[in-house]
Amino acid sequence: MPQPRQAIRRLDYTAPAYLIDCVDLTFELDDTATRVASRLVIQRNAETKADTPLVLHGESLSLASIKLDGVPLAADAFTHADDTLTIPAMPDTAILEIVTLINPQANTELSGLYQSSGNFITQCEAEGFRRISFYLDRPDVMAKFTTTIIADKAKYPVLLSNGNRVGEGTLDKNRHWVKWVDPFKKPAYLFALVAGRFVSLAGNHTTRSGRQVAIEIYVEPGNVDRCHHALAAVQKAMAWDEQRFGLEYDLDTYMIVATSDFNMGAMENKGLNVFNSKYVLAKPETATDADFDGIDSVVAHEYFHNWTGNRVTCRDWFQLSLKEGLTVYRDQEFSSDLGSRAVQRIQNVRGLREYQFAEDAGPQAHPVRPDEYQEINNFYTWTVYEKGSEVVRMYATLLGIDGFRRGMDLYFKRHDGQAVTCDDFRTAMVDANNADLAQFARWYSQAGTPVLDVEGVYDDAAQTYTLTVTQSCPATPGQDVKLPFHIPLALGLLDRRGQELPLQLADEAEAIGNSRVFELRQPVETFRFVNVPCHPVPSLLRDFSAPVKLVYPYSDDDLIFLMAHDNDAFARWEAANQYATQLLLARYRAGETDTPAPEKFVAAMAAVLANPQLDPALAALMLTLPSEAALFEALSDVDPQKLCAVRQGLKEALARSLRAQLLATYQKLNDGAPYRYDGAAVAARALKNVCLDYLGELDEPLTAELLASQYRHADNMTDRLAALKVLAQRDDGEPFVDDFGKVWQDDALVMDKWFALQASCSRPGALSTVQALMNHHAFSLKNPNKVRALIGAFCQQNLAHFHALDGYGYAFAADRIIELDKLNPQIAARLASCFNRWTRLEPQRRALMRAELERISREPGLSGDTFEIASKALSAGT
Ligand code: B3K
Ligand code: ZN
Repeated sequence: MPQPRQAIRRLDYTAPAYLIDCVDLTFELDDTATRVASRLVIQRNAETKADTPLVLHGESLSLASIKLDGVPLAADAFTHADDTLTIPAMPDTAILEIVTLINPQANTELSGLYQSSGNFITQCEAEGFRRISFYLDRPDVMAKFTTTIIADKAKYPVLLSNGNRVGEGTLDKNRHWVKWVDPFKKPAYLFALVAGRFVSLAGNHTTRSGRQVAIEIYVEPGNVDRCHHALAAVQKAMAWDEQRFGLEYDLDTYMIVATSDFNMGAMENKGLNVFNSKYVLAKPETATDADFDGIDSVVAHEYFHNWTGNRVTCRDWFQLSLKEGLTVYRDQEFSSDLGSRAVQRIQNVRGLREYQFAEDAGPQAHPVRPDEYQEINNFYTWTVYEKGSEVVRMYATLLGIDGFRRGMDLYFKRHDGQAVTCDDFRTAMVDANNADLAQFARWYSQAGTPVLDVEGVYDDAAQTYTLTVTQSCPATPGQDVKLPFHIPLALGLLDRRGQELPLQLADEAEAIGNSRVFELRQPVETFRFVNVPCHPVPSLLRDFSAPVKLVYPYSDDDLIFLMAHDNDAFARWEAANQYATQLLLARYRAGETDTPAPEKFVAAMAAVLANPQLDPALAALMLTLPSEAALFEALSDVDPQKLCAVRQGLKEALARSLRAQLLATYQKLNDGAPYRYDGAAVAARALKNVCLDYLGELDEPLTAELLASQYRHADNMTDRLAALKVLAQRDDGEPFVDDFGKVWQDDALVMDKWFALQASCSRPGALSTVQALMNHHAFSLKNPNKVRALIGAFCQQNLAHFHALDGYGYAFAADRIIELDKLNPQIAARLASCFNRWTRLEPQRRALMRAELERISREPGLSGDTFEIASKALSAGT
């Protein structure tokens, strides 16, 4: 029976006993026996008492030699056990020289130094550096790194590390060397080394202060034509950060390397970012509009980390959101400034609700700044990233955009070059603005999604409108009682013609604006508006001003009204979304799968299609029904198959009722114009393909023709894949799916789309298809992108088949988790989260899921990563 790992607790933090000033590394690269020589200049931390032992981290390393101040250490002068190397008699200052041997080829965890397509790649965040060399592998130990790489010249012509290239030369046996010096102090998690056969696309950027920065994107030969979008994204991100936050890049070269074997999206190593190829490689024939968008935001995100993460880093891993929440906020703002702010916000809120709210309501719920963890890699979560970014956004909402900037400026002024905490960030915001954010700190310490219950009462005689807002927050694991949050609530009041009413509180001399942010601090807050000439419709939580669930008893008519009239674009989408959610939940409860769509709803959707003023991208979002995952969260004792049938039933009913309008819109937008990637063209394609998706529900020759024609004649992947996704769900779709698989069989990223599309297909036989595809030559269990595309899509997106009542979907997931755990525990643990919501299911499936979770957690030799997720999931049932 696996045992839980010892939990690490935030409050146990102590400063490092020793500090490392400089690290000099020499790598002699070899597939199975890479030699790493490290020379550490160490000094005792002044806060530590003399004669404290030095304890270095080290995992899966074989120690070849160790010298202290030039003298080999006797065997009894150190101990090497349990992933540590301890020197009991450590001088106050010393030079420690250690040689280790590592086996990159055997590294299937993809953490530390590993091989991908014959190249060498590193990944050190969070604790991968200890798999390269013995070190004080914690973010508050910051050192200057020098790295020399020695390797075979023919096999590894390109040798990269952090900072500036200061020397190179040739050696015997066809080898060569390159030396890199990084002038900035950094924690080991930002170390990177890349070696291999790469070609590069180069560009440049002139900073606002006139410095030249060379930008280099390294990819495998044959892929340079897919790097242009990523290069442009770097240039846009550099310019944006200068303009918005006054932050410039600080090295002469900024390098990105793309690799196809990567545990996550990308990594912000100083000066040498390593990216999953999914977030670098794109051209219109192979990548969708969503892929291009994804590249913009991930490139920007990693680039922005250079300041928020690298120049100012985290004191310990509990502070992860300090860099991640802030950097997500920055990349979201970048995307909003470059594209449509409303569309960006809607997409972010949709993700937050589907995944973060679910996480916050389930067994893995944790605060934005967690209090304990067993495995830090399990805490790169929706809560730390996306809720963390909402917390940062709330500072900007409360302090205003200028106040936020003042806070950021002070944060960098105070903490550049330091490893700090979330409290330091909040204090900078407070001090720069003279603000009171003491209560706001609870956003970091309390888990769970707050609920705002809002009641509105209109007094005709007094012409007043009173809003009463009651906040609460459900208990989460380990936190039974919650204290009230400090919440910004943006709102407006609309009259019956859709005009915004001036907002004047009872104690104000005059009205101040039409849309305002009010601050909630007490469990119950009342706002009495005066001079309100008619019973208004409140437009609440505009722009999603806080990550909360808002409950207000809107009638269907109120929602239809807001959909049409609210001049906050987010609120219009929200009204449509809420209307559809209420309708779907009612149909689920009544078991309605094939009744016609209510006339009012059809009319409201028709109005969206007919509105020429509406941004087509917004229309596309308003027409899209809430996802099954979002609906799931609003229910208990869920029967997922019934849920899928109800959603599918409403979609078909809408398609029948709106056939003429959908067809007209489709035909208008399907104008045969050549592909262009710009805001207007992307928006038009989004709406066109939503129409096609609905039309695909109709079993008639015309739709079959439209689909076949779009699939065959599209000059871009967005349109081709959109048609294929619809075809894959139809009786006539198989030849198209086969065709796509053959045409793109040698393109790894496109094949990921093909795997995912079949894995998430709701037609009968999805599980057997997935099982058969595991033997496809393009599939590999060792490649995280493939695992996510095929197995992840099945377990996380195919509700109907994953939750099949025979339990085969669950058993399949558990088998794969156990199998993957032996190869790559991080990926296995992530997949295991598909069992998180088991207590929300109806009893029969609940029992089946529980049995599989128990089977996983009993597996001998299970990793701490997977054990932590599985055991927490199980504890939800006790
Ligand atoms: N900082 C990395 C994530 C590292 C994950 C380690 N398990 C990517 C990012 O957030 O930018
Ligand atoms: Zn990040």
